[in-house]
Formats: sequence, C-alpha cells, structure tokens
Amino acid sequence: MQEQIPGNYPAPDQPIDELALAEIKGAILAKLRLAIGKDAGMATRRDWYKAAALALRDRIVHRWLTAEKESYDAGSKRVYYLSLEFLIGRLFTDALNNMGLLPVFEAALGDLGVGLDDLRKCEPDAALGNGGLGRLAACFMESMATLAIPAIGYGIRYDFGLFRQIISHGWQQEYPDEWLSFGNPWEFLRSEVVYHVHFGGFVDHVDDRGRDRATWRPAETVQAVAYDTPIVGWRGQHVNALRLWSARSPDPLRLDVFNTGDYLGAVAEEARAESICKFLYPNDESPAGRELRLRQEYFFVSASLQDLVKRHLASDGQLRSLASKVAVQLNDTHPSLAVTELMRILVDLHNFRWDEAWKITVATLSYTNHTLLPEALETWPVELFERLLPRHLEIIYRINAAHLALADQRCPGDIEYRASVSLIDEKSGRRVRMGQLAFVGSHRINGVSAMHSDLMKETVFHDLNHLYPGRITNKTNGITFRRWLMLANPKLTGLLREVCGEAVLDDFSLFQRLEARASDNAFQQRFREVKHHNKLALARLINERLGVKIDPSALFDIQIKRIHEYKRQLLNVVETVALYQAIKDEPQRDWVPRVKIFAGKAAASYRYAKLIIKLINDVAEVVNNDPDVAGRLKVVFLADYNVSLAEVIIPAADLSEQISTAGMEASGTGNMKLALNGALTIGTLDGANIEIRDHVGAENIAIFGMEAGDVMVRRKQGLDATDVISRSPRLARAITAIESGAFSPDDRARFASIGHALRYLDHYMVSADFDSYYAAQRSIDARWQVVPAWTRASILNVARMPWFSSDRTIREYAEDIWNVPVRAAAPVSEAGAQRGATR
Ligand code: 26V
Repeated sequence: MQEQIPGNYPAPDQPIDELALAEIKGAILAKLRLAIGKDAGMATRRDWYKAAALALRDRIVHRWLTAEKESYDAGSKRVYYLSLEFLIGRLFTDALNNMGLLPVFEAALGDLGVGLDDLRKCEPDAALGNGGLGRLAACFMESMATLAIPAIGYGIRYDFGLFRQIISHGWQQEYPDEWLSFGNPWEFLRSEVVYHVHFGGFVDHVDDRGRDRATWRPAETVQAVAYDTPIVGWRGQHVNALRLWSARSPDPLRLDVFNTGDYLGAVAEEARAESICKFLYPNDESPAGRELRLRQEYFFVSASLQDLVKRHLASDGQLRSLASKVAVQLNDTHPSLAVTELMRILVDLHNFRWDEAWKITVATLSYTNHTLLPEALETWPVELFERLLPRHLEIIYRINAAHLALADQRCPGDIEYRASVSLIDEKSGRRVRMGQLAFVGSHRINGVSAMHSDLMKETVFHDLNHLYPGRITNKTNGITFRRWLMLANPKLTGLLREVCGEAVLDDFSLFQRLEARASDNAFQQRFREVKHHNKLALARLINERLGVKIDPSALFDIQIKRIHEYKRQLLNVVETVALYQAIKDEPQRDWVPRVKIFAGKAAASYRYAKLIIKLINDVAEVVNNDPDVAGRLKVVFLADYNVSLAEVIIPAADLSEQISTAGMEASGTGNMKLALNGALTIGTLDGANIEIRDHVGAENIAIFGMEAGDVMVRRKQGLDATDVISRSPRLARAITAIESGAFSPDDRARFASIGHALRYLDHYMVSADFDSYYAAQRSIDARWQVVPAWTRASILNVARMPWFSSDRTIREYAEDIWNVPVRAAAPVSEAGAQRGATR
C-alpha cells in the first residue's frame, strides 16, 4: 500500500498545518546550525538555501529508501537509462512541488524571514547537457519516478557543465560553468561504490579446449566513484537515483615523485584521470574526433554496467536472467559501447558462450536515435579504438562477422548493401559506426517522433531495418507537466484546477474540460490575465538584464533553442528585417506590436551560428533605437539560455517558433512546452510539430513552408536561390540590407557571408521558405487582432496537449521496449490519442 500524503499540493485556500510548519522551521534551523555551522543571524542567503535543501532532502531520503527496499524485495525489473547528458536544472522547488511541501516550506521560510523565491535563485542550474536530448533524459527520470518504475539514470558528474554564455558587444563568449563551486546539497557521495575502468594495453588469447579465451591486459586504470542524486516522482511516492560517475586516479599522489620536488609530475596521473569528468563536450562541435570524448563514453558505460551487473548478481546469483530483470536504454549512440562491454563481461569475465551472451545482450539493450543529420552520427577511427579499447575492437569485429554473414545471406553478392550495414565504415579511412553498433546490439531502436521514426526507416537505417525487421519503433517525446506547467506556470495551473477539478494534477485527460470553456468570455478574460501576469514577469526580467523596455501587451514571439542553421534562427531574423522595413515604409498602418525574443547557445566552434547571434543583436540595436518603429517592434536576445530561464520565458509566450528545415528536427520538445503554456505554434511540418498539429487541430497552429520530401527534391536540384529571390522583392531587400551593412555600420562586410549563403548556398532553405513564412507571420498578425479567436486557439492548445506528457512516453517505453509494469493511473485522454491517430 502506498502511503497517502496529507496536504500534498494543497488547494490554495487550504490552511497550512501548524504542526508541520513548526516541524519544518525547526528542521531548517537545525540544518543551518548543525550542517552549515551558522546562526540565523550570520547566515547568507546561500546558507539558508542549503539548510532548506538539506531539510527537504531528509524527507526525500525516507521515501527513497522505502522505494528501494520495496523494489528489491519484489525482485522488480529495473530500468537503467544511460545518458551522457542530464539537463536537470534546479531541483529545489521541483522536489518541493513533487513532495507537496511547497506551501509549508514557503511559509516556514517566510516566518524565518527569508523568501523562497530568493533562495530558489541561489541554486545553480545544473546544465549537464546541451539541449533537447539532455532535457529529455531529465523529464524521463521524473516520469519514471512518477510511474514508480524502479530506475537508475547513469551519467557523468562533470565538474563543469555546458558553458556559461555572455554576450559582449553582440558576440557570444564562453565561460566555464562552475556549478559545483559552492557544493551540491542534493548529492550523496558513495565513497564505497568505486569501479576500475581500464584503457589501452593489449589482449592475450589462449586456446581453452577449442574455445578462444581472451584476457585484456590494460595499460591504464581510472577509478569511477558514484554520486547519487534522488529524483522524486509526483506526490513523492517513489524516488529513483540519478547516479553520476566522477573519475579519479587509483594513485592520486606519487610521493616518490613529489619528494624529488616535481610537484606537478606527482599529480600528473590524477590530472589525467580527472580530465575524464572535467567537462561536457558540446555535442554539435565537429569533428568529434577527440580521444577524451571516447574515454568519457567508455568510462561511464563501463562503470554503469559493472554496477548493474553487480546488483543483478547480488539478487539473482547469475547472469543468465539478466534480460528479464534489467532493461538498459541507450540515450543516443554515446553509450553504444555498452554493446561490446556487456559482451566482454559475459564472455571474458563470466565464461558465457558467445551466442548465448549475444542473445542476452540484445534482449537487454535498446537504443534511442535523436538525429538523422549524417554529421551528427558518431564514428570513431579504428586506429583510436585499437589503441584505447583493443578488446572492444576485437568484439566489434566478431559481431560484425556474424552480422555481415547475415547480410550476405539476405542479399548475396550485394556489396553496397554489405557496406551500408557494416559496423566499419571502410570509405572514410576505416571508422567504427556507433549508430550501427547500437542498432545491431539492441532489440528495439526508437525514433523520437512519428516522422523521425519513418525517416529512420527510409534513410540512415534503411538497410539495417531490412536486415532486422520489426526492431524500429516510434516513441514520440514528451515533457514533464510537473515542471513545465505546475512549477513554471502556477497561475495557469490554478486556473486548470479550478475549471477541470483537483484531479487534473494526476489525470491530465481532464484538461479536456477546458474545451467547453474555450469560447466563454469570462473564462477567456481570466486566461488572458494569467498570460499577462507571466508576460509582466518576463518583461521585468528583460528590463533588468538588458535595460530594454517591452510592452507586455505586445505579441511575444519566442524562439528558444540551440543556435543552429537547421533550426533557422536566420529565417526569423530575415523576417524581422523585412517586417522592420515594411513598418518603416508605412508607419501609419495598424501594425501588431511584436517583441521578438531569442535565446540559445551556439557551439563554441560553430562560427556561423555565432555570427547569427551577432546578427540578431545588431538588428536589435538598430530596431530598438529607431523611433519610427517604436511601440511596434522590439528585438531581444537573452543571454545564457538554460532550464531556469526557459521556466520564465515559456509561460509568457504568445507565439512559438518551430521553424526548422523540414526533415531535420527529430522531434523538438520546446514546441510541446510552449503549446502547453498556451502559445500558438508557427512551424514547419517537422518532427513532433506534425503530431502537435494533429492534436491541437490545423486551425490552431500556423504551418508553412516546404515539407521534408520537397526539401529533398530541391536539394537535388541545387542550392542556388537566385530565382526565388528575384521573385520576392521583399526578401531581396532584406538580404541586401543585411549584407550591405545596414545593421553593421562599424563593419559593413560583417554579414557578407550570410548574404552569400542566402543567395547561392541555401542548404537550409531559408530563402526558399521565406515568402511562405512571411505570409504565415502576417496571418498570425491578423489572428492576434481578433482577441476572442486568438484566446480560444490558445486555450485549445493547452486543452489538447495531455498526450505530450512524458508519462505517456514512458508508459510506451515500459510496455513496448522495457517490459516493465507501471503504476496504474488515469489514462491519458483517449480522445486526444484518437484525434492524433485519425487526422
Ligand atoms: C548534433 C550535431 C552534431 C554535429 C553537427 C550538427 C549536430 C546537430 C544536432 C545534434 C544533436 C544531436 C542529438 C540531439 O540533441 N537531438 C535532439 O534530441 C531531442 C530529444 O529527442 C529532440 O527533441 C531534438 O529534435 C533533437 O535535435
């Protein structure tokens, strides 16, 4: 029986229990004295934050240990989510919210003279990820805990997360993200959980009565030490661990060397070992040929598999049953080495026959693909593999031999087929293909939106799908509503509770009840008031950070995501320039006031993306200081986009820009967060936008541009956009202004390369899609002016988003991939799912 938690997420008017209040106050004060070593009088805000976090952590730990014991006693199957990225952001209010302790902590802290919101801001935003893939892992961890699936997330405890972005004179600059410098109250260092991870050396082979026995004689050893962070599910009934590995040397100080006076030499090994967990690589920094990254991948895969094998052996005493008790999900190709490492553990260390080991491996592992971009599919030089992981390379060769034999059987004599499925790319100087390795070693391979999964079958994995039919499946991404609605948008949550009933917090299908109120004047008014409140908060933040005053009644047009050519921030800027010119031409017209808000980081080495950031800022400088457009158009670039900033921007959005070149965005999850908070989407038929359209209805979203098939055709025809531009005077004029220095008077040639690309190398179809995008934006203007119709569409976007809850996604993984039971809960709207299926 699950314990019922009284007062969990109490109604706003419910009084706070005096006993609980006194208890929490006492607990915080005790932590302040005993764990921080300070009195209330001398405590800084950060001290208070830590004391409160520790008091909360105590309450979580009890649940955690209970959940752990229950799943251990029940012999439950466990999910292991292997990911090099977890973009968890701040945990304090997230955990408070899920524990149902937000009101009582807020009151307790208030009585102690500190504001919860001030404390919340003391917590660094844990940015152990680049973007969508990492944030998805964080949402999944929360949903797995909510659905009471026993799970552990495995990753690396990077000393430095994704870089801190500063905008200086319009240019991006990168600084280290020192998220651990004031300690981390959430984690538990498990000093006793240490594994050895080996690198280099050579392999010995002996013949053991006709069976080849391999022994790896590594040259180097690094230790992996575990740090556990509890992840609390909704209503605090289940807690899982995020286990992050830190690297250290088994021999931290060479005393003999130190005593010779060579102080640097004495710690050289330690520095080399620690470099493994020093920092998170920007995933879209190419080429990925850095040895350290491969070392990171093997380091965390090896430690994680050793850990889960040890746990399984402790409960089952043998490994034959592994696949029935363990499901390992590979988040992209970064943990693909799990295929070879599990084979090595089974065959070399536990004497399994190859064929049996292979069956266990494939039945245990599954792999999620997150991008089709060829440049993003990881490969490693064979030579590097041989040097770093010689035994793993042998295993890859052996897997490949059987795999190619199957390919020859299926398509005898077809050399191209063979080459396309091979784990080794022979064309580009012999490289190991991690995508192919993960595919061959997994029983399920999933894409992250319906379209992406279809494209996987048609493109990168076409031949592998033919060889292993039935393995590819779709699991459309989702987002956790606890963070992206309840926490980020408490006012909208309040309205939902009122209209849909308290049960809406547990059963998102009740969002449906909003539909009946979508055209109700009084309700619309209240819905708009909530949005206005959120927009005021964002306007305040923009004014504080940039000194730019924006009108909260203007249309807030938002594009927040990594800066990448395929995501087409450039299309948005070119349209901004065209709109600016149009307003200047006819200043007397009734223009819809707009604020264009951008945020996002460019990979440090991605010069073109950094130039786009500079262009946004240069355009902002001109537009924001031009009295001719005052009150009609503002452009804002918010620096250092992260989860916490997203939590402020998203609830304030009116319009969500999801404008990637069709066929290139695997899913997108920002699109879901923005729609859930009532923003209308302007977007292409790409990734999950398609499913969003299916759910919200084509009349409640603005779709424009080429479709994926059109893009492929046009690319074959050539990338020259001269024709398109000659037919669009508006586009021609905007490009001319950009390339001739109208926004960069200090360096008129600064954006010449952008002009050139728009004209002659339109790979991302910015010019080709421009007219269609411009027209869609003007149709948005027209809709915005009919307030009741806009509000209705906005309400319907919220009402029809339940299907995009990551709880739904995780249920699908649990049923179709992991074969684990999930806690029974109210099903997500059947009506919504139906709508998606039939349109
Ligand atoms: C990697 C690279 C590497 C080389 C240069 C270009 C490039 C571009 C993008 C990437 C991203 C790789 C993985 C990733 O983060 N994918 C994102 O995963 C999200 C969660 O499934 C999904 O919503 C996004 O659409 C997808 O881009």
